[in-house]
Amino acid sequence: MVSGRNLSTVLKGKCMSRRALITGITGQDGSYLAEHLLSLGYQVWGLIRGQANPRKSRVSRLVSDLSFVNGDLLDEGSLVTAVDKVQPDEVYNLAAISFVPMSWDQAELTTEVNGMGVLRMLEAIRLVCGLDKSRDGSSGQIRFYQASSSEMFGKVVESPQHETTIFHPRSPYGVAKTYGHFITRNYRESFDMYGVSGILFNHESPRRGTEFVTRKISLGVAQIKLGLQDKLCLGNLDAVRDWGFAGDYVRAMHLMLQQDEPTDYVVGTGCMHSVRDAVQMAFEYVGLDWRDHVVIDPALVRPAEVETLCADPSRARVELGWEPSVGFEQLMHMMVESDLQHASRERDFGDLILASSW
Ligand code: NDP
Ligand code: GDR
Repeated sequence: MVSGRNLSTVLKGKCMSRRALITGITGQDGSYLAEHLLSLGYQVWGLIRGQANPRKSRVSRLVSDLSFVNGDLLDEGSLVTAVDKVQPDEVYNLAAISFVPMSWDQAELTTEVNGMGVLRMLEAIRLVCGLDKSRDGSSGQIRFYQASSSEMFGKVVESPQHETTIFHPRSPYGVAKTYGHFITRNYRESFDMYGVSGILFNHESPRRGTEFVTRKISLGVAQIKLGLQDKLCLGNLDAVRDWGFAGDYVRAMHLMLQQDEPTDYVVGTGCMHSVRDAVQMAFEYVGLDWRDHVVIDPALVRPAEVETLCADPSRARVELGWEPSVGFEQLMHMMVESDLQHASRERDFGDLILASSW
């Protein structure tokens, strides 16, 4: 087995002057993946949608040396143009409507972006490669990563979940992701494309959107500690997830595209915690009792809940040599610490962070 340090030196040598195109560049994972690929010597392009996307300047500040290309997963022509312009070696399709509750409110849009959007990106690659070339698996082909999700397991039939566990998605989001997963596999089998899906379990960071539960908790705790609010409204405290650190998970995405044979991988820590655990850890970190501040709001309970998820990441460990480096308690503390700094700035300079109303 190559050690972590040697592996990164070997990868850096192999990756110099390679080109990557990332959709979803303005999201949590997009910024971490871009940083990682740039550190390995890649030239990195991010796909940006909208005529004046306010999140473009944020990711530019976080990650220098990024290039941008316009495009939208709803618009096939824009994807063909983007792939043709960038001529990437690797495409990472991270773009999605990623907040599960929104998928009940906008099921059709979610299906268009998270399901059909994957098909559009695969077709764009096939067209730019030349339709025949994508069939013969030649060395010049573009490698494709699809951001699949543990939400596909949904109402789990076994625990922990691995690559061949049967899917039972519980939301329009999960159903659309399942389509994206299978169409990626189908293009691999039909056209010999190098396409893989990473079935990633929840991963978080200080860059996580404030609508997701860990960040909602870390921001709420920081604001309560600084006297900016008193209550934190949450939904189902009994839900159990396998949470890891986003910075670790983007390493796995890249490793998946470096294998000789394309296949799908489950990525997670194998450890389970409840939302209640997350709340307790975050409040304890700042010396407060969560029971004095947390309020249950039934409106935040989902129409069909995914009660429990836990990864079996054995294949990723053995074949990719991938290991997570940050435990859940450390992750929650990192996020609270970061939000204490944000919230202090908010208090002192009116630098407002928008807390989520979800
Ligand atoms: P985010 O919600 O932070 O980012 C989503 C990204 O998708 C944004 O950059 C957004 O761009 C972009 N996007 C949305 N709609 C479109 C569109 N029509 N065309 C182009 N871009 C679009 O998600 P994460 O970074 O957390 O997740 C990355 C991917 O991984 C997602 O596909 C998610 O479903 C999946 N995933 C995430 C997990 C997690 O725990 N984080 C776990 C498993 C899977 P804009 O600025 O334009 O809105
Ligand atoms: P999830 O993440 O739906 O698993 O999807 P989220 O953080 O939104 O919810 C996790 C669990 O916490 C429960 N919960 C609450 N959730 C939110 N957002 N707000 C609350 O107030 C609240 N109270 C309890 C939820 O019911 C749920 O059980 C994330 C996204 O990143 C997806 O894109 C990704 O595919 C999956 O992780 C893996």
